[in-house]
Amino acid sequence: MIAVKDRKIALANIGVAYAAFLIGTLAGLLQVFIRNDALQLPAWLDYYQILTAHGVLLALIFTTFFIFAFFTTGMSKSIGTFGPKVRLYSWVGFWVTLFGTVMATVMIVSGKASVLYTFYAPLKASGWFYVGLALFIIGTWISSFALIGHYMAWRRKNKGHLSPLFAFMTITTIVMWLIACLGVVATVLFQYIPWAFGWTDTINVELSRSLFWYFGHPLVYFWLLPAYMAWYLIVPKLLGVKVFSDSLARLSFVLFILFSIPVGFHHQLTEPGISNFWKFLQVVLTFMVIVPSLMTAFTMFANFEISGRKKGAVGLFGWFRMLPWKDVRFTSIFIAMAFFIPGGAGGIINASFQLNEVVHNTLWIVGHFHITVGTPVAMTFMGLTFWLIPYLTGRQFTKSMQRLGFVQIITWTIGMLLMSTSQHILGLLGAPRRTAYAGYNNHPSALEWFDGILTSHVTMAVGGSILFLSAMILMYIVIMTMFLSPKAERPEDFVEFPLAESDKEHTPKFLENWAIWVGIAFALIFIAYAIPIGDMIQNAPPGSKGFITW
Ligand code: HAS
Repeated sequence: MIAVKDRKIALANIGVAYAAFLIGTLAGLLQVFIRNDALQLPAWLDYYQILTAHGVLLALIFTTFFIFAFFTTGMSKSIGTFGPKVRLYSWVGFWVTLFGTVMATVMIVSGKASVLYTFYAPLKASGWFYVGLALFIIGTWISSFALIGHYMAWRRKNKGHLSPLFAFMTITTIVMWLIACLGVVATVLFQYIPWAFGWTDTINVELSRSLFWYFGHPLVYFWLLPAYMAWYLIVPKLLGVKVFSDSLARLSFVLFILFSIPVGFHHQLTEPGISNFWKFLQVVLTFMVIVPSLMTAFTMFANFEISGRKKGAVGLFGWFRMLPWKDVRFTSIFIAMAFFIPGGAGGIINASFQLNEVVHNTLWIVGHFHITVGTPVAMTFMGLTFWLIPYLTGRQFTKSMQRLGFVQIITWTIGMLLMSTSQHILGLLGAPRRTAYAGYNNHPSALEWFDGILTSHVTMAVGGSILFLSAMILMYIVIMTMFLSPKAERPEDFVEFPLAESDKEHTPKFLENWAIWVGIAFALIFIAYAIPIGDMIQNAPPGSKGFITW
């Protein structure tokens, strides 16, 4: 059990994460009803306000606070109790991040920032929304440097030794996050804030979007890598095996530092201001960033087979039956992984130049990210929640909570299959994303989007409603395990932090030489971005004034 003072930091982060999750999922439910004309909003509330709240609270706030709760717990468990300074800066980082979160959320709720979570210019929010975002990022940097300080202290005490795999993966994710944030901090500080407060009249839209997507794609790996940490380190423990390969695990994470950032143009393939050469170069690099995910898939199947064989599995797929299906901590993460097969495949389709012309800005993209961040990441976090909160609170994860956990993951699976499948198909039929309506004055093409089973907004609404039900079940489990479940008294009632052993004896030490990886990462970023960004600045168009369309 980690120190009480460290547990308090983790619990504070989880508390904020699930408060954001509650509001964000409610916004999601409202959205599917509004798009089906099944709900009229009061005059003071509009669809884009709700959509902005949904995206910011779930994609940015829920994920970030949960990730720092997981990092805090795992770092305290794997490399020792936090020292006073690490603890102080972890709390400072938490409060600054929370202050920025509240500031941005107040701007959204008060109708001054209906700019969606990507806050594309020339839509212009209140300057305080951008200040809130900047504080949010700065807060995560403070928390990140606290964890880096904790890691460096361990390395000083253990010279010449590779760090435990959890710590290595945490620091890798943080290094990627720190480099990625440079883009969004640059555009928010030097473009959005002066523009929103009227200190400059116009904004260079192409530059602001390019700096956002410099950050935006690695943002998805900031979400994904903590889920991968659970796949690499916790799933083998639940299977009763060791980490399949310590070297492969570390290499796959290093590849994310190298290739997750110089790929942002694949979100801008239809934009006129970027030449095809630079788009093509970043698409090639995008296909490089797929490699560590395929390595991860290979590792997962290897773990399953090894654990199955250990239990006497025979035949090509005998291992499948032997998996610990009755353990909700495992089954939730397995389903999360399974969703990432179509989710990742969809990413490959998105990144294909020609196919992107078909899917860009359609509901297909919405379907894609609900089976990437909305399930592989979110459902892995749910699978972690089932034991992480009881572990931190010293409460039991009772049989009734375990049964409820299965109801929750099954409803999430059904809801997501319905909602995401219909979103993918509707996207292929041409249904746009980010619109408050779907009927388009009963245009014949749009009416197609309401008939059929999986080609219907109604299916999307049914799926979204089931997801909301599932989210409420999860909130009940969170509240019970946070405050109300019985305290663990007997040794068998205590919930453990399942961390698999990783054999690092043969792992090359250069894998932990950060100077190499950070150096190559910046070289790739320079190659991919220096000229196009320089061109956007040097040959800047007149710039755009702000538009407040709500
Ligand atoms: Fe994406 C748009 C390309 C991964 C999230 N993506 C988005 C947006 C979000 C998002 C939020 O190229 C919308 C942004 C917006 O609002 O405009 N994405 C990719 C690619 C990958 C990818 C190439 N995306 C993610 C992940 C996300 C995420 C991860 C969140 C966590 N994405 C794009 C592109 C766009 C895009 C374009 C812009 C589209 C547009 O035009 O706007 C890759 O990383 C995917 C690699 C992964 C795989 C799958 C490996 C499979 C694994 C699991 C194996 C299963 C096992 C379990 C072992 C190739 C690791 C056993 C299972 C059994 C059933 C036995």
